[in-house]
Amino acid sequence: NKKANVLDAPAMRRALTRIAHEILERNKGVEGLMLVGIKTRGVPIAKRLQERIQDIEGVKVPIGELDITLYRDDLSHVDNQEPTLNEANLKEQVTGKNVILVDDVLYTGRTVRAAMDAIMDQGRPSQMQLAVLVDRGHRELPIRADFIGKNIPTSQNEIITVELEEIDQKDSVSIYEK
Ligand code: 3GP
Ligand code: 5GP
Ligand code: MG
Repeated sequence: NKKANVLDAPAMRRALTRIAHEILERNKGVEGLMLVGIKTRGVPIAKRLQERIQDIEGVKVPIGELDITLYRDDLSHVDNQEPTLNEANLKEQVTGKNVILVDDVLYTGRTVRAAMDAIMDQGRPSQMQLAVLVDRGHRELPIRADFIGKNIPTSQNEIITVELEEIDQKDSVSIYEK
């Protein structure tokens, strides 16, 4: 059951535009940048950042996607499951690139850890950074995001629902009680 809407479509658009500017500011432009979205919803978010960066700088930075999934039957079994790489589909070389991982929600950090492993298996990036739409806390690993759309402190029995136009026909982020 729903507790609160956190981001509507305009708020999400502003957050992603801000992150695009932050990425460019931190890295002094687009040189060497590559965006890698973590499936499912990290992928359209990475595409939107690519578009925003193109609007701002006139350059289309390369993009890739990673499929990292949990061995599990449903979300109630999420605890104690390790995220694993399904398949890497990185068309561009990661070696020498500043790889910016993009995901919808950052929680324990285990998905990002698996994503970093997967990238490192493909080559040697010069740097990696992390952009997330939502940081909901409860990290179990020493991982933090460089770029955050919205910090949403949650309890363990709350979940964040992220809906994106490309997949869910609407843009919104809300908090639910499990
Ligand atoms: P996503 O792949 O688009 O990110 O894990 C399958 C989906 O379930 C994910 O969609 C994610 O948004 C959603 N989800 C909601 N709560 C959780 C959670 O606690 N853990 C995981 N792994 N996914 C969750
Ligand atoms: P972590 O590996 O950091 O525990 O979880 C990150 C991954 O799990 C992200 O890809 C994210 O989609 C999903 N996830 C974890 N918690 C939530 C949540 O509350 N809501 C949604 N939508 N996804 C979550
Ligand atoms: Mg996700």
